[in-house]
Amino acid sequence: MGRNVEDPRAQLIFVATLMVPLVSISSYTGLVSGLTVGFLEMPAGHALAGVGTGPDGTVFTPWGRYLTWALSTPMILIALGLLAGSNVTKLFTAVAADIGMCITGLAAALTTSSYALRWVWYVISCAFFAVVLYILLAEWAEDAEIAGTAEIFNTLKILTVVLWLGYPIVWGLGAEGLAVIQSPAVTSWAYSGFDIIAKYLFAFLLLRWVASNEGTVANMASGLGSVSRSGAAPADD
Ligand code: RET
Repeated sequence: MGRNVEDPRAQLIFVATLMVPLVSISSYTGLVSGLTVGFLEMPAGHALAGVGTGPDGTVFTPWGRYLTWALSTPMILIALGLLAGSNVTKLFTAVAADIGMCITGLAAALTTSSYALRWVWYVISCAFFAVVLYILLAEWAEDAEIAGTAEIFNTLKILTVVLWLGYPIVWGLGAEGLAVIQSPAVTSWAYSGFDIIAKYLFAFLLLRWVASNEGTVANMASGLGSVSRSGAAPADD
């Protein structure tokens, strides 16, 4: 799909988006090879403390997921930000908050010293997530109107926001959180279901659009930072 794409911004959208399945495949290889999974003893207070299905009542934790999200989700946001015509400040803020969300989510999953601290990490992660949601829903939605990419951006924005909200819900209800869903396997498969849509359907929809609308992307003011609320591009001065 990308062979004939020549505009640098459109190419960058392709590069960022294609990194997502590559990171994802590496992530799943890490999980199935046993390199990025472990059995953790849950702290007192956790529903599965001492009664998990792992050896000695431990709980199976595929922690590699949270680690590799720190690499894949910024790529999704870079692609979306470029599509929306984001300036570099918003792009940096979204990516930095997103990495913060994933790493503090990893900390939540790995904390075994205190049940309360697992939730403290969870709340910190949600605070980072709120920043990402704000940029997606408010800032970039407005930028995309100016850039002329609002239609595809809005489709991808809804897909992203709805699916991404599923991840903290699964964490909260799953084996690592409240353990309403007690089985780590069911919890993990739920993430995999979201992953397929959030990564693969997302990538397909975005790249198909960019390949056939390269002109719109190319005509966006050059550089990262030209779309501003005042509407004044450097050439207008
Ligand atoms: C965690 C738990 C802590 C609170 C929050 C979370 C959010 C995770 C998200 C992950 C998105 C992953 C994607 C992966 C596929 O490419 C870490 C589950 C807020 C939003 C899109």
